[in-house]
Amino acid sequence: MNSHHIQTAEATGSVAQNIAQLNLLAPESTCSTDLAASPWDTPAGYGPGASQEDQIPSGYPVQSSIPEEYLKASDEELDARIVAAKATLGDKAVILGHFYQRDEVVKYADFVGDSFQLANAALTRDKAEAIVFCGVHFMAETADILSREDQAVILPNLAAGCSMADMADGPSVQQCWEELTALYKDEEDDGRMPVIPVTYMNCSAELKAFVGRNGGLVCTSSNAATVLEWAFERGRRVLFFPDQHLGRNTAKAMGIALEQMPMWTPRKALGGNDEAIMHDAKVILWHGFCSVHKRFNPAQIAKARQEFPGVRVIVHPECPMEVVDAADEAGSTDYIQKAIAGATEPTTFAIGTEINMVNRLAAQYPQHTIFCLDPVICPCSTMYRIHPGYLAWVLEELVAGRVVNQITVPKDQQGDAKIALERMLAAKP
Ligand code: CIZ
Repeated sequence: MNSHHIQTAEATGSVAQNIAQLNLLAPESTCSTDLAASPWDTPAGYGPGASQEDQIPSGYPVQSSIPEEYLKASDEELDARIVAAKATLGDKAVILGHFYQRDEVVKYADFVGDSFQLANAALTRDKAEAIVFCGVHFMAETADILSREDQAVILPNLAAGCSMADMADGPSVQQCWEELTALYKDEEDDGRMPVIPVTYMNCSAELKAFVGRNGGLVCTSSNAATVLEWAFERGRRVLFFPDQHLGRNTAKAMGIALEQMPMWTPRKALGGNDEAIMHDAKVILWHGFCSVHKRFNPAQIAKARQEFPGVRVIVHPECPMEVVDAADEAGSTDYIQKAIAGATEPTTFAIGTEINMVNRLAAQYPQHTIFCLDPVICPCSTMYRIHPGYLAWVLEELVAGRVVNQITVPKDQQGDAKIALERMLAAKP
């Protein structure tokens, strides 16, 4: 199988090795005791997310235990088995590795990138009958929506969820929508919708379908401003979910006042706001966040500036507003990767995003000094659940002619979700 990468990951090494190599901001500890435990000790249920405080939603997929041989196999044995299975499958399978995935898994990926790039990259492999997505649940769903009907999308460990995506569930969003529809029904008709729903890519297929059905669209962290502009041409307001920070940072950069961005707290009447505030609202922000990006704070930036004068600070827009304000730049994983790749002079970069990606970039670009703003090692712990043992299992099952852990978006959600994704593509400048 030809190896083609959106971003190559030739220079890899474990997080611990790279941290030790860097020895810049000494890591204090890990953010989750899950990370020190054997991968097999993770509770079988989906989630929790990147923080131990995250709740495991009920009714989510459950990973059944896998044969003991995978649990007992050494790293070398798993490596040999994955390489052999991949070679046997050839063009019939494509392996996708998210930027935030651990190196021990990314090294087998045919493509490395963000969730939307990966779903599209898989489409370039016509002969692929199986798309093995080493990411999290919503990413596999997106790949299923965009792929052909005869292709199976596989998530190697069903416990790999996204706690931010889970913060907006179908019934709570529907309830919010009904309250907003009732509240705005008497407003004067100016030809625009009273409110347009916009969802971040990090959400369930059910919610992508919801926005598609209700005149809205999806955004990524790369195109959120373009998507909001599209929405404001057609609506007086936006309901933005699930990530409050991406919504706030984007709207603020567009000049929208913070007072016109009320927070919607699910299961509270009018999301915890009064009617006057909701009538004046421009962007209604859902009370969701990423547990990894929420850890960054302005003090870390001040410390980096003090220790490394001239440091270039780039953070992800899922970080809180104070962090984005204190940084030099904010942008998606793709933006961060391109900013570093494009730097012509040796530069010190302090990055505010997930640690696997930061350490991979540090290893790939040794001419620069690159470190994570957070001294505590905090990977996306749900993504981390895709241990090589699970990858070996799903690949060997494919070799044996069996598809396990297939992610299938229900037919009644496929069409509307695709409309929401197509609107996003059409909104692109
Ligand atoms: O869309 C993605 O893959 C995520 C989670 C973030 C980003 O900035 O690419």
